[in-house]
Amino acid sequence: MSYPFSLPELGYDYDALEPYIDSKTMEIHHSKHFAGYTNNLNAALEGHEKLQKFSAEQLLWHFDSLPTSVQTAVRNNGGGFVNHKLFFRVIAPGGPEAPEGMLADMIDDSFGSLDAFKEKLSGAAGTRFGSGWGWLALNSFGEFEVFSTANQDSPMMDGYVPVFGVDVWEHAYYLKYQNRRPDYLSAFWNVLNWDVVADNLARVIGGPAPMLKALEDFGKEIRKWADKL
Ligand code: MN3
Repeated sequence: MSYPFSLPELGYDYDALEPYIDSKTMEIHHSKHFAGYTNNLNAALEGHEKLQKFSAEQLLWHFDSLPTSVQTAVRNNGGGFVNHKLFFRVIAPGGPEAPEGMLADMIDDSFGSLDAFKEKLSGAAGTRFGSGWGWLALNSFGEFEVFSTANQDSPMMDGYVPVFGVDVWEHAYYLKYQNRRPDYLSAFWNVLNWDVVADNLARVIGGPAPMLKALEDFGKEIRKWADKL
């Protein structure tokens, strides 16, 4: 998907995640906040024809090579677009109660147990000061790492591939949970669709070589013309 970016459809009803995430929060989060990042990303890329052929993910991967005039907008709105695209896919009805197969094995190997993993991610997301995200991501060695980022900063800006993220901006939970972020984080595990998470992991693990090659080429190309600006 490239410019102009359009708001991805939710794929399920706003009330599908009740009672864990309420319908009103889902509606505002998707149709106002996510739509806002999408529109603002398009506005930021208006007139930048050379940037328009790339995906939002590619722009974030090569954030440091972007013209400085668009960096803040891509960081906030490109990050917002990509983060929410992932978020609204992984929170979805269905899926098993716990991860299975390779995903389960990697979580056990990396964190000791599923409970230890959940505690670590909830801790990272829960202690992020202000607005941000908690992440399960793959580093460049293909290992799992858990961490948080501020605002809409994407793990891709630092070379990580996010497997899933939990949004801890107040707009994600305040209507139902007010200041009780830990309660929202507990509820989050009930709406995380482990099948979608496993699918994300399989896509990354299944295609690192072509993906990394494409990214490398992109980096060379974007640096070539970015230097001339
Ligand atoms: Mn959000």
